[in-house]
Amino acid sequence: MSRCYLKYIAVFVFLTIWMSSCEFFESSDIEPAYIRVEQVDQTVLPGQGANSHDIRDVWAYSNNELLGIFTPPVDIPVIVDQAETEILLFAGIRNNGITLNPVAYAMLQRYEETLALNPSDTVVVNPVFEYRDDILFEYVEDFEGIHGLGDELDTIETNGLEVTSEEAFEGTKSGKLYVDVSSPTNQVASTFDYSTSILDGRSVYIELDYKNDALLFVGIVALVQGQTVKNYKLALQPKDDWNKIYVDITDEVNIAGVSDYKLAFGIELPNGETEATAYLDNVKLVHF
Ligand SMILES: [Ca+2]
Ligand SMILES: [Ca+2]
Repeated sequence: MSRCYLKYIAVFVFLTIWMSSCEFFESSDIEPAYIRVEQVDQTVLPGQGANSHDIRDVWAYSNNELLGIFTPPVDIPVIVDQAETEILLFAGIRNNGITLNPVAYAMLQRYEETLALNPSDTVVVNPVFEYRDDILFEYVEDFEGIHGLGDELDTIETNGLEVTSEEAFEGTKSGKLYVDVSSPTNQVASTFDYSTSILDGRSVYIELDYKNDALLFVGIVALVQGQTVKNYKLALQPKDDWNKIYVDITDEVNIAGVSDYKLAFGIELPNGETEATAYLDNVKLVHF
């Protein structure tokens, strides 16, 4: 079955669950209880980078049954058929920033609460998500000191990624990729490379806060039998304000033959422009 076809099925299932979760109780005489999720938040520990997230919705389960995918603020109806109701909430993000690609983010711990619910109760649950205990933060970059994106990926040695105080998502500095007419491309990779041998096919993400006035390319450089292969996963559209993105590089790093990989970022001067800039901050490379 083609991946494109699978994607359509995934979207259809998402819409079906979403619509049925909205409509089921309207035609039912059963009196549900309600879990009121007003907002979601995230907390981080030292070494996990800045506390930036773009959690859009919650994937809600009651006693291990999927209730649906809900966008706060929302009242989630729950059938009460046991003395205790175990509520599980997973943090929902947009994979690669794509609206029709909602996923429960695998790097964040699910939120659990066991409640003694009665029909018609409304109980407020505002989950604060944290990273799973077994997440490995391979790279966390705040650009406040010496940065780790020092490898050249283009042929222009006079440019690269510089630390700047012009903009910052957190702290006082960010990483800047600048291009102009004399230097129309600026592409860099991480100084370190990361081994795929410990992944075993598991999910790998780049988290990133960025702000740009030209396409910002994000991806990897794969090391395949001694050769380097540049593989940009996404071209991020310009953003006037800082934006958070979750870049899923699972498929790119788990291709057979890829022994190691580096993170890659780049911008190109758009046609008709004289300069362009992309700012990066709070870069994380995470997997479990
Ligand atoms: Ca910073
Ligand atoms: Ca360069």
